[in-house]
Amino acid sequence: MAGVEIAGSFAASLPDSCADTWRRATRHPFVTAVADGSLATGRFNVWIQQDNRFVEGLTRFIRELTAIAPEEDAAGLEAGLAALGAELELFEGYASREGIRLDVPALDMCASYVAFLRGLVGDDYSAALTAYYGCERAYLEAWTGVRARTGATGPYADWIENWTSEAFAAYVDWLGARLDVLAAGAGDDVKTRLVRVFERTVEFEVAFWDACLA
Ligand code: MP5
Repeated sequence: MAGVEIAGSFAASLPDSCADTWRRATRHPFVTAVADGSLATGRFNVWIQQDNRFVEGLTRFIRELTAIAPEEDAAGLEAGLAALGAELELFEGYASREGIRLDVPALDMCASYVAFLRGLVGDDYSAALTAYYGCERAYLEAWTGVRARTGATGPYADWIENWTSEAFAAYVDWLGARLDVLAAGAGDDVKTRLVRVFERTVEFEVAFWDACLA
């Protein structure tokens, strides 16, 4: 059968399709500084403030995504949405312990990333799901790298645990599996577009860490 594809996962192949950008996002100097304990608290606090804003935006995005999702994906996405409540509590707990405000304006890169995600929902489900998968998989990979270096201990233990837990890894795998189902029925032109959406998402991840270090 000419042109038959190896039965690999489309989702699993996406990081390799933009290997350099993927490495810059998941091995970013911000992430390596978290891992080796050299990150200045002020930089971490900027990330807390901005990621809190990001997760608020992501909450809206997932609600919108769920509204256009096929029936078989809706319950899984709702579970992902429910997990964000606990995450926002982590941000609030940290902010009150450290005496930092969370009611700061979103930086441009944060607002543009959220606008990009929400814009894709108006575009089509597979593109929006691809971006969501990229966003979550980038955090799984980045924080797994931190955990490999430090274990789930130290000042960042809550965040390490949040993004490396078995439940989180299983959720990211599930998103990838749903994406594989869509990709299996898609033509090459659609898949090329999804690859581009994934890379664009990972570029936003790089920009997000950059802005928190700036
Ligand atoms: C995530 C995040 C992970 N919190 N922030 C950025 C900039 N990218 C990805 O998403 P979630 O939903 O918090 O696991």
